[in-house]
Amino acid sequence: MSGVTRRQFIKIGAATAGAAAVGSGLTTRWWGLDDDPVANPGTDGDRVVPTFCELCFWKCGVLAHVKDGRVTKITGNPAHPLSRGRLCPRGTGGTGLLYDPDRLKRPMLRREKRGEQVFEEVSWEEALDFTAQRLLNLKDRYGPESLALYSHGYGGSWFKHLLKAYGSKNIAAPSYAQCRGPREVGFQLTYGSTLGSPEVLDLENSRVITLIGSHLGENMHNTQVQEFATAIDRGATLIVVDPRFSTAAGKAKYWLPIKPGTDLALLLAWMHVIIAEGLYDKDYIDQYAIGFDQLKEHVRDKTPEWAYTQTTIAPETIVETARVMAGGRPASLVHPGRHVVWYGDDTQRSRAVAILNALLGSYARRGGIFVPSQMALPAYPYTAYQGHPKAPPDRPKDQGYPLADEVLASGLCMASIPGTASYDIKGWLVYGTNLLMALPQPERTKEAIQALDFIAVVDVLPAEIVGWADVVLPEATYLERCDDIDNPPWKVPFAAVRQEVVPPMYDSKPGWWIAREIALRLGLSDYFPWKDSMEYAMQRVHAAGYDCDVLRTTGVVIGKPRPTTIEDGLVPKFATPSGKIELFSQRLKDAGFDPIPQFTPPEEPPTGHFRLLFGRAPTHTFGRTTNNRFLSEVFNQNELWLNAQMAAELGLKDGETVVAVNQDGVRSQPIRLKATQRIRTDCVFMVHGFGHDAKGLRYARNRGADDSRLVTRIKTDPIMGGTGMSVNFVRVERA
Ligand SMILES: Nc1nc2c(c(=O)[nH]1)N[C@H]1C(S)=C(S)[C@@H](COP(=O)(O)OP(=O)(O)OC[C@H]3O[C@@H](n4cnc5c(=O)[nH]c(N)nc54)[C@H](O)[C@@H]3O)O[C@H]1N2
Ligand SMILES: Nc1nc2c(c(=O)[nH]1)N[C@H]1C(S)=C(S)[C@@H](COP(=O)(O)OP(=O)(O)OC[C@H]3O[C@@H](n4cnc5c(=O)[nH]c(N)nc54)[C@H](O)[C@@H]3O)O[C@H]1N2
Ligand code: SF4
Ligand SMILES: [Mo]
Repeated sequence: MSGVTRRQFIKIGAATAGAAAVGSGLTTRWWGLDDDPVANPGTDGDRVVPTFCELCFWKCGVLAHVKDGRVTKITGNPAHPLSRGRLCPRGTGGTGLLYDPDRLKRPMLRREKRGEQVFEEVSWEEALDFTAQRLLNLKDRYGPESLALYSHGYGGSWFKHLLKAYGSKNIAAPSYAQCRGPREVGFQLTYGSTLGSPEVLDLENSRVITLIGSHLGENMHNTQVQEFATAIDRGATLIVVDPRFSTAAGKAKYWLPIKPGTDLALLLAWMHVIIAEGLYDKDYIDQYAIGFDQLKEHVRDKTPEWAYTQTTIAPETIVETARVMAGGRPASLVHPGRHVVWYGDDTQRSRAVAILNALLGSYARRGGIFVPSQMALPAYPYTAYQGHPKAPPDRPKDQGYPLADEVLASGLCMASIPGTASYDIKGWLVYGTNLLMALPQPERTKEAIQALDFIAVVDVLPAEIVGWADVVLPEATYLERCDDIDNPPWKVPFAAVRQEVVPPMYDSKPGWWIAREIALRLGLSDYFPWKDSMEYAMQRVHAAGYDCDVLRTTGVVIGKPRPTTIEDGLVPKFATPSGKIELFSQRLKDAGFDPIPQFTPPEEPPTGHFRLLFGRAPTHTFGRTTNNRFLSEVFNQNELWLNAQMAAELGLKDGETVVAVNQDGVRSQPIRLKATQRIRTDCVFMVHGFGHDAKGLRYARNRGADDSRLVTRIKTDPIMGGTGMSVNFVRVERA
């Protein structure tokens, strides 16, 4: 680490120390955002380049400060609607990725068996020729649909385009079936629209916020955390439902330590109280919703006393929180969560959250869920995709997931094991996703990889998945490249640019270049007519009538605001079959599912076992930052949270090293025990993203334990194929 970066790190450390204290609730700056919003983006460097972050998938606008050719610090762009001059601790630590000594430096070809991590560095010419030749072979032998792309992160757009040009629709990300897919389907069924990313939640204006298994505070999505903090500063009441005393629970008026897997019972009981006591928004329901009478009938017997037997939450608490929630309406938001794939009933649980929000009248309302607007940017003109690509082999109907609206990453993985799907996937292109940690059942993922004809990985670090590649294509980091314009639906329409802050280090290359070079070798040059990604991006902005120079100097252009709530004059429309909010879903009924969510009790842990839960740490994004020396100085290994009383019964002490052994006998890596009162007695918790075993991750390797290897059992959501992962049980032993 150079002197400059060391000094900068100390600054970053000051910001992240707040975040570390978050966990212990020792600071009022518990949300851990960096010090002050930057009003005047001055710099002690030579220049400041606006771009957007890629330390997670929220894409905050950042200002990268450069001195003597090195990025010295990263601050929030005050003009950018998602950062508003602030960053989360991870965003400020982006230089820890740029200057990570373990970065992939040159293209490599595999020289030993897959997974043995023995590679030889080769030229780009050789790596690209090899890749193109393999892709041509695949197409010849099995057809273009035999190639799958797994892609997560903003640079993936170039590869998605490549895949479609090649003739395959098999494009998936674990951020759907292993993350927010059930929520999107649940909201789509209810309101005719999804919540997207960034989620369209007007948290800052909420009077009552209910978090049911979304842990804002550890979950550090910048804008949400800022708005959440604002709402609390303004006196919003917070209700937190979590088996674990989370950061947010420490700020809450009500903490409901629910029995894991029983949230749907609580949600139905809240509806029961709100309807029985006439506390719902009657005018709103009359005007916008259908199915109220069926819902009323459905929840008639879902009393707080009934829910108590399932959830262990006292009936009085259920009644009181229902009243508080209704007292704040319509600015009363039941947060829909994001990582919702828990128990396999996740679409229905998300539907219940959607329905409860409807009773509170919070959709299309200030302080609730807003209806976003998006800046229209014309596509860059290129040749239309040819042919009629085959539907994905995991296509919902093949496996009975009629309501999935995206391809399932887990489905493509499964279809790579010969003979399991309507046709076999034979080649993988992996962009920015570490499938061995992101997909459940990593042993099955390895089996799938071993059966492939070809696998190429585009990454910035030698993550686990890289170790399984035939060819490794090292990408330049987000600070060294330009990508497509980001124009997500949000409170105001905007477009943000990602531009090269410093030139790519080593022999890494930007994704747009890699995708285009492959395309040229495949004879697909008509699809890639642009000179480079900046020309591509500016063409789109120019065609939309915005000033490219302003965009490049400020990082963002903002369009004309449009009403986003009924209070602003919006007339809500619902793209459901009935044109209304569907409390009762005929679509679900026709597909053979419960038209109104029903609760099924979860399985009990076997004796001596605890349910395994997992989540986030404020300073890390999954495993993608655990090798980042800057961020890891504050948090460099995960711990296994176990109730202190349980630990005492097992004769285990806080801080000692333990191993978690799951119901199938799979053992975790050694992990430090956190014996704490802050978790129920029937579950354990760990932060996801630790326990790397990739040789090249010299810092993160062998630190903490990996939850994904304990996820040997799953419960698949029958509606959309989401992977319920919180269905594993572990016992805890001294290491
Ligand atoms: N067991 C378990 N499984 C889970 C979860 C869990 O909590 N527990 N969480 C789930 C959730 S919510 C999600 S969203 C998914 C996320 O899972 P992934 O999509 O795998 O996300 P990351 O872990 O961020 O993986 C990012 C990969 O991208 C690489 N990378 C980082 N930046 C760049 C870049 O600029 N270019 C390229 N080419 N590569 C880059 C990193 O080195 C890393 O290998 O996992 C899901 N799976
Ligand atoms: N710092 C940081 N922030 C992130 C990420 C990151 O990696 N790092 N990842 C981002 C991504 S892609 C996602 S999807 C989100 C994920 O963040 P969230 O959507 O907030 O979801 P989880 O990480 O699953 O949160 C799990 C929380 O739910 C609790 N929980 C577990 N089981 C149950 C249950 O049965 N009922 C209830 N009520 N609670 C339960 C856990 O104790 C934990 O507090 O975070 C995003 N933000
Ligand atoms: S939330 Fe944090 S890590 Fe994610 S994009 Fe924003 S600053 Fe970067
Ligand atoms: Mo996620």
